[in-house]
Amino acid sequence: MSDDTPDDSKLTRTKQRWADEGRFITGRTSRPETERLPPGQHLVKNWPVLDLGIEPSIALPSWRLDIDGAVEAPVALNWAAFSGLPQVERISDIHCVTSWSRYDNHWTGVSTQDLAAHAGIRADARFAVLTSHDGYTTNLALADFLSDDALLAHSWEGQALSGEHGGPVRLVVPHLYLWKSAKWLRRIEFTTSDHKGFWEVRGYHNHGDPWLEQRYS
Ligand SMILES: Nc1nc2c(c(=O)[nH]1)N[C@H]1C(S)=C(S)[C@@H](COP(=O)(O)O)O[C@H]1N2
Ligand SMILES: [Mo]
Repeated sequence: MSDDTPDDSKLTRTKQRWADEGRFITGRTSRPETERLPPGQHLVKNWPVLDLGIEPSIALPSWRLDIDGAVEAPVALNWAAFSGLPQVERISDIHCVTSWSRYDNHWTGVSTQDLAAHAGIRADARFAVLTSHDGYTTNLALADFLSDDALLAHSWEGQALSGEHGGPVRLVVPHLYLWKSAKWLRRIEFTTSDHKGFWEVRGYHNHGDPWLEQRYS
């Protein structure tokens, strides 16, 4: 972890305590086919900002995304190369482990499947480890990273994604709690073994399925 990651900030300590206490756990499970709001969640209309408290500002000319690890050849995308990849639109609900959910978010960006195809991930790749400009990290099983509705989003509701929500580019993996959706994405490493990220080492669930209430480990 980098030195400038505020891992002893008040918010980080509070969220670590929630993991210890099992805060917000209802003990219910549900299925997205029958219920739209996962157990223990409440609906919000605004879009709260949650992060470690550092908002990196990244100008597009200096933006880079490294894709490496278990790939045929490492790729470093600049903004022109990223913008040249196929663009997709997705509409999804998002669910934060601190108990808010927000419906019908309209994203534009590059699907994780197209990105992985572009990089040529190797057959032995099993996990994706994400690193962000603020020092944040998170890990996903490859199947979750490559889900049909997952994308690297640069726009929300037709506008460039704001800095506070992770612009220029963030991951969106809507079927998992939102801490898996790294803002200010800097690097995607495909790995053969799992490496827990910032919240995963602090008591948060390694998978994070909101329908199964996988809040904490
Ligand atoms: N780079 C980075 N990504 C991050 C975080 C962070 O601190 N840094 N926080 C995560 C958490 S805990 C949540 S709930 C969501 C919040 O995204 P939002 O601020 O756009 O609502 O971002 C996730 N991605
Ligand atoms: Mo979060």
